[in-house]
Amino acid sequence: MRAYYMDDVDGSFTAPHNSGVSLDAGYLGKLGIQYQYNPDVEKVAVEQGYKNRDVIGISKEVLGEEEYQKKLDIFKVEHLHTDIEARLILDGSGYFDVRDRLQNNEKWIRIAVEKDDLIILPPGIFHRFTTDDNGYTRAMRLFTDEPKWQPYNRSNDIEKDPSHIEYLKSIGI
Ligand code: KMT
Ligand code: NI
Repeated sequence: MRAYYMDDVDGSFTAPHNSGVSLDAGYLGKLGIQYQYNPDVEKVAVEQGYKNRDVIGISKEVLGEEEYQKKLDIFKVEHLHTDIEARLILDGSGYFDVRDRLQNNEKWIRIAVEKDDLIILPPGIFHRFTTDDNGYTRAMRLFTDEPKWQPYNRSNDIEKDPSHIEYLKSIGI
């Protein structure tokens, strides 16, 4: 896992866009994001109460060109979920981008993940996802008892959602 502020340079969304300013797991923790390398999945599932899981493969080869594009078009739009988003990368790599609400300008943080990275985004955090230039991510998605992982794209209304208000409170805003 590597995390950094994104640059403002135009170009392919799947390019790294590394501004050169790195952030560590401790800083991500302040945003309510949990990170573990090569975790014991069964232990994490018990500790955090994840009762459901599935595996998603995101690549042209796995999904076909059209379905791949469709998926990326959904994931790349800024959204939140009312439940956690827990992903263990099984193979390949990709980028989770999260808003840094601790800064006034809400800069995008890009979190580059690869095999054996587990990332857990808290409910209500605005984020998005993309594969990187390798074009392949295989991930286990872990869900709590009743998965509520429908994406809600950012809008004035969704900013008032209790999950987002709660999230802001949890990070001290
Ligand atoms: C989401 O909701 O942002 C996702 O599921 C991202 C893809 S999982 C690697
Ligand atoms: Ni999401």
